[in-house]
Order: sequence, then structure tokens, then C-alpha cells
Amino acid sequence: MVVRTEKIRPSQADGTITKSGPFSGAGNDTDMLGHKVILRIRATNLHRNKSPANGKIARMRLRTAVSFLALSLLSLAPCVRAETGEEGWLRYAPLPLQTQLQYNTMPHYLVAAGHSAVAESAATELARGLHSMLGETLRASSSVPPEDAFLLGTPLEIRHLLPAWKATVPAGGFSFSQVAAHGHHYWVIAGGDDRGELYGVFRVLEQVAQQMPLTPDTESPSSPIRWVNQWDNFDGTIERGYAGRSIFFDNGQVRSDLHRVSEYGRLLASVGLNGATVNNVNANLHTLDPEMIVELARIADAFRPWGVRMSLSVDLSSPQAVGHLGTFDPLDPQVAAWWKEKVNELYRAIPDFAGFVIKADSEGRPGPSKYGRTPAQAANVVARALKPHSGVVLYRGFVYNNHLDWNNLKADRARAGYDNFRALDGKFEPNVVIQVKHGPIDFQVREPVSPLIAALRHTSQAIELQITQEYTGQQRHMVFLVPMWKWVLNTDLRAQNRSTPVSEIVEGKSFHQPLGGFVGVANVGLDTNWLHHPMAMANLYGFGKLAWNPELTTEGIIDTWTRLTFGNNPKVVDVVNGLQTNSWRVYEQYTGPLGIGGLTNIISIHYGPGIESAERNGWGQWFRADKHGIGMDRTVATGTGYIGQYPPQLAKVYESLDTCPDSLLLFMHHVPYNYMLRSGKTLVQHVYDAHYEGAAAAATYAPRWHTLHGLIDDPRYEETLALFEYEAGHAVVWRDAVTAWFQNISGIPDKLGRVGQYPDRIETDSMQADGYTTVAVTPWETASAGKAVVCNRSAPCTLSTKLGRPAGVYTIAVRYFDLRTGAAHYELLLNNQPLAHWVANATLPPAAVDAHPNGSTSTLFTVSDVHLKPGDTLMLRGTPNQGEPAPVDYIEVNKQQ
Ligand code: GCV
Repeated sequence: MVVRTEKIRPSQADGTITKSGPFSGAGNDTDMLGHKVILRIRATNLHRNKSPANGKIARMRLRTAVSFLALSLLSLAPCVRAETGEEGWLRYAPLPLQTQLQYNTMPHYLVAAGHSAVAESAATELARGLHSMLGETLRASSSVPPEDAFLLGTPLEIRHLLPAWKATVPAGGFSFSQVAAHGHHYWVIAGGDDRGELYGVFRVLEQVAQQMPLTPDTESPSSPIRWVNQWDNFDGTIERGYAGRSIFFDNGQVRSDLHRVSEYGRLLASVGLNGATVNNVNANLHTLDPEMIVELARIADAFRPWGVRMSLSVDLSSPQAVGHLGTFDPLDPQVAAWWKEKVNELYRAIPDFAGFVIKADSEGRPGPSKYGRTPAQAANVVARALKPHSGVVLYRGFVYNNHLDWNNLKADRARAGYDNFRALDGKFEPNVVIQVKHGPIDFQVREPVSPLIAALRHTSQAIELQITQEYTGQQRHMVFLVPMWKWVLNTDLRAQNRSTPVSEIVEGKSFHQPLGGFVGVANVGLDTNWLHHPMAMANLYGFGKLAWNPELTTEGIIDTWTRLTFGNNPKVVDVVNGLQTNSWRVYEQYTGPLGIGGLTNIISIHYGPGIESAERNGWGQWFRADKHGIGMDRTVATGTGYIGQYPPQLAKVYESLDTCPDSLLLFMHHVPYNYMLRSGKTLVQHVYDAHYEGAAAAATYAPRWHTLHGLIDDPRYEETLALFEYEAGHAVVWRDAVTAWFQNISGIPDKLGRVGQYPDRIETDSMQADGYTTVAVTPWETASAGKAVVCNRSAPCTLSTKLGRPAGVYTIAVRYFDLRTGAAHYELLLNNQPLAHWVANATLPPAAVDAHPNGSTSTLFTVSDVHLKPGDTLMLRGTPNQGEPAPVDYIEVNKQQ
């Protein structure tokens, strides 16, 4: 009996789908209805021994067996199979037996009417998902069988099969309904087009995976542009990518094996995304070389069965770089002719090519300003070439001068988008979409919505959101971004003194624009689980969901993602949802509250703290701190005038200190450190408290995760745990750096006496050193007392100290720097006996090699349950390796609770 139970729950690995002729893999089985079976899934013995007519008997027997077995099955410990995260949220994990039975009225036939590659993907996916989750084998039929059946097709195709079916299907969307006819039930998944069929199938499977009853549903996408951008370079690196190398490119060419591209297409389609720009917006000048186009076409081929159209980033100087013209002036007729011919060539190779993304006059990229032309003139010459093929240009609104004059108090990078594009509104060809980053600076942990979004009323626009966590912890920290995006999308910009939430503007509803949408910078990589942090996949999922329907709630999105990713165990769902939902707020608390920006090292890798790096340079991410106060004065009255770029009703709210929300205070105003916030705390005390609260919250992640041990497969459990432990340590670096810096500049001490006072810490200069020498750390706030020790010899160096703690059980933490140039070894010895050892070669911090001890490389190693008594001697031995001098910041000894 137990063996049978196993067989009706085939493992996912066994759930392969093969196309074949008549069902032959079942020995002497015959299909009694004589339908041609074109889809065959390796069947369970139970099903294999039954004809379709006998299926019900099989199910009845099964039900009887279950009634006997139910109690004992329910009491079995959950079987958690090892997983890699490669399937993302499309795991189709086998459902518990009692749940499978809830679906036992589900049809066993599938009539798939369409013949396109996308329609075939839809049919195959339905069969694959149902088989994997329910052990159910779908039999394909070319005509409507006298049995319950799924019908899959476009409205025309469905009506042809089943004239009784009457539903209307929105363009690009789908309708799922049940129709009774001829004494049978037909479950109709109708797509407005073949992509719609695919979206409908994924929605049905999503419901089954959540163990929900299948309910009729009709949905349509919010807007036509639902794309990801990948910032992949042809050499295989990814700009701001934190999960390994490119799935598309290697060594200057398109990879020969593109199976990951196809899998990526499947993930994108499953959440309704329909386009992917595969190369960096800082585009290789030879993207449009004829040989490269031939290669790129292979990527488009891999995406096509999933309804994902490929697009490319192109450099505006391509007519010169590729076409060898003397100019790329958009008004030069030769240039226009070149774009036309190049685009024709592109469509010959890639007939469903989606269009171009263009970054110009920004961060060193050439642009129309070289010839005194406008972004509209540049975008339009390319758009005209694409028009006959229905291609689009996504011209980025991220145009700014990165050589701003710090001494000019009116200079303000945040103004740039509006200043560069406002006057051009209405001057773009209809197939141009302005791609606008959601904030006016650059994906900081908190920014106001870009005022450009309210200013473009006669031009289509797409909002650019960043899935890759460039400024939000680089997929080493858990930051679920959907709450941030919801906050952005719900912001009512009050254009024309009426309700104009960002979501409705970018959907094209507010100003009746035809081509709006959503672009997410995803940067998945070759890491098996795509984005490195298992929790980060919720951002890719959530982006797709919001692009499809911005009305969805944060709670709904995370709940579904968690169930699909980790299963439906209520405890797992509760813990994971709780962790994710608050993580943006927590990250904001321990990095950069009150709208100040990320406070990261903005001229380096944008990861750890590096506070003053933002100031006194041309990049304009300033907060203009002095000893009296902090924050950019962006008011109209006395500041840069940025606030005046918002529609008047919103500008009024931001202009006044009394009404400006605290969350954006330092973005909009220069405020004294002792300014009283609405909470009743001074600004500086708020900064201290928020950082302590945020770091304390991050420290709860690992213990909360521990409660799921055994309920999640070990590989994903361990991977996530290691990241949470790392994050807890790195949040302390952030906390200490930011609070020490504020205390130093303001001269106002922390009322609670925490900042700069670390009684459990043993600084390196109070230890006895053998071989270790002291170095200053830059910036100073990223190491305790601004100093570290390094071992600049090949032999190991040591630090020793007498502990003098009362007898008890302790945690010992060593703060060191993992530079990743080599793999230094560390050993902790208690009274000369080995206590712990580790190697500084973690793949976790930082995402890129950084050869300096600083806030990005600072890492904490912790050993718990150490029994200490007065007089114990602790020794740390560091052995350098390949330029990594085993640097140490401090040791902390904490009594365990
Ligand atoms: C692809 C920021 C990032 C850059 C990125 C740029 C952009 O400046 O740090 O890496 O370049 O934005 O969006 O173009």
C-alpha cells in the first residue's frame, strides 16, 4: 500500500513530457476512445493500468485506500527533497495526497487548438504542471472528446471547438471558465492571443500549487510594455549583477548553450512578462555588427516559445561605430538611412524583434547633445526605422551631468530628468517610450517619485524599477522590494489637480497614452538559483506580478510567492511572509533613513557604508552635511527649486517642513540635527534609534529561520541561513558606521549612550600583537576606532588577550575583513586549545572583489556556546594569503542569554 502511495506522487525529475504517437508506453493499454495521444507523461503504475474510462475506478480505489491510510500518512514526517532553487517559483512540487484528491474532478484530456510555439509551450506546461503536482496524466486530443476536457486556444479556436462557449477574452489576456455541454465539463483556457493562453495556463497552475479551488478568472495585462532589462556585457560580466556571469554571453560571443535563457523565458512568461533587453544599456559599440546580429538571433529563438520578445540596447553612435559613417547626427539623412537599413537587417534575422533601449548623454555615453540635437530628435530617427516592423524605442530618461559643480548651491542632479525632457513632451514619435527610473537619482533605498513622471502627458512612458539590488544589499541582504514599488506606484502625483497615481500614469490611463509599461532591471546570472539570495527571487516574481497588475497587494504577492517557492506549510508561509514583508523597512533603518539616500560608498561598488563619498564630487548624490544640519535644500523658496517640478498640490506638501513626510525629509530639506520629528524625537536621535532598531531586526532573521529547520529542504535552508547570519553581522557595520559618523559631525551624543560605547568589544590595540600592525581604515567610520590590524608577513600573526569575564557561556565574534584577493586563514584558540577556524573566502561579501578593509569587506565570524572562566586567554591567529593580510577589526565577547 505504501509503495502505491509513492507511485502516485512522481518526483518532479520523473515528470518529463515527451511527444509521441499513440500512447504506447503502457504496455497493452489502449485508448478506448481512439483519440490520438500526442502528449505522454511518464505515468504512474496506477494510471498506466487503467484506460481513461477506468480512471474513475482507479480514483475510487485510491480514495478507499486513502481512507484507510489517511491518518498514518498525515502523521508521517514531511519528506523534504533537496532543491537548488533553479526552478524558482515553478517547482510544481507534488501536493499532499489528501490535496490531490480535491482535484479529482479535473479532466484528463487536453484539446490544444493552437499550433504556434507559444501555444505548444502552454499545452506542455499545463501537462507538466498537473503531472508534477497531482500525478495526473493529461491525454491530448485533437477534437473535443465525450469526456471532461481542458480546451486551450484563442477565442476563435475555442468557439470552433465548442460553439456553446461564449466568454469574451481581453486582448493580451486570458479567460478561464468552465462550460457544461453534452453532459460533460469543459475547462476552457482562452487566450486573447497565444501568449494569453500561456498566461492563463500559468495562472491555473499557480492556483493548484497553492491548493486553491480553481475558479473562473478573466485577466488582462496592465500595459503592453512588461520587460526586463539585463545589464549583461558581451564578455560575460554583468554590470551590477550579483549572481554570477551572464546566461547570454561569454568571451565576446553568445553562449553556445542557451538552455538557461529558455528557462529564464519560462520564468518571465509565468508572471506575464513579455520582453527582455539582453545587453547592458552601456551598450557595446558593436552590438549591431552583422556577425553579432546572427548570434543574437539565437537568444531570440530561445525566448520565442515563451512569448518573450528580445530587444537590444544600442549606442547612438552605432552609425559611426558599425556603419563607419562620419557622423551619428540624428538629423543627417545618411544616419536616418543607416538606421533604416540596419533595422531591416535585424528584422530579417529576428522577425519578432521588440525594439531598442537607448542610453545617451548619460554617464559618458555619446548622445545627440554632441550635435546640438535633442533626445526627441535622436529617439525619433531610430523610431522611424522601427515603425514599419512595429518595433519601439525605449529612450531612457536617465540623462544627467555627472560633472556637477559642488560649489553651486543651485546645482541638483535630481532636477535633470525633468529639465531634459519636460519641454520635449509631445515631440516624440508614437513608438517612442520614455523609460524613467522611479526616483530622480538612482534607485536609492528611499527616493521620492521622479517628477518627470507627472510631466510627460503627451508621450508614452515606462517606469524603470531595479530588481537587482545595486543599492539595497546586492542580494547579500534580504530586501523585498515590492513594498517600495507599491509605495511608488500608489504615489498620487496630483497632475492637473486630479488623482494621477504613478501606476495609472505609466499604464497610460491618466493621459491616454498607448504604449506605457514597466521595465525591471533584473540581472539574473548563472548562479543556479538565478539571483544568489533565495529570497531575492521574490523581487523578480513581484515585479512581473505588478507589471501585470499594479493593483495587487504586497501581502497577496508575497503569500503566493512563498507558497510556490517553499510550499504551503502554514508555519513556513507565516515565517517567510513575515521576514520578507518588513525587510525593506529594516534595510532602510540600518542604512539610510529619512530620505537621505543609501549612504553607501557611491564611487565604489555601492555596497557597504561610505558616507562622505557622496559629497564634494560631480556625481550629485549630495546631502550637504555640515556641523549644524544635513539634507539637500530642494525647496523653491531657498533651495534648488526641484520641488517646483512637481504638480502644485504635491509641491506644496513637499515645500513645507510642516507637511513634508519624515520619510523624505532629508531629500527635500536641509534640517538641523536637533530638529524635532513628528515622532517627538530629534533628527539625530531618530538616526541613532533607527539604526539600532534595524540592526536588531536583522539579527532576528536567522533565529526566525531556525524555526523552519526540517520544513524546508536542507540546501535552500542552509544557503538562506548563511546569508541571514552574514546580514546580521553586516547590519552592525552599517549601524556603527552611520551612528558614529552622525555623532561625530553633529557633536550630539546618543541619549541612550550606545554610539561609540561598545563595552563587550576588545579593540585590537588593547591586545598583545605578534606580527600584526595597525593601519587606518578608510573611511574611518567603517572600522571600530577607525583602525584595523594587518599581517604583512608570510608567517601567521597573532593577537592575544586575557578575558577576565565571569564564568558563563558566551558568544565570541571576530570582526575581520574579507578582501577576497586571497583566502586568509583564521584560528581562535582558548587557553591554547583550538576553538574555531575559518577561511576568508566566502562568496557572500562583497559581491565584487575589494582589496581594502572597509565597510564593504567587513565581516563577522561568530562562535557560540563558549564556556569561559576568569583568567582565560583568547588568541586569534591570522595567516595571510595572496595579498589578503588576515585583517582584523575587533573581537567581541557577549554573554549568552
Ligand atoms: C548601467 C547607475 C549604475 C550604473 C548604471 C546606470 C544606468 O549609475 O550605477 O551601473 O549603468 O545607473 O542606469 O544607466
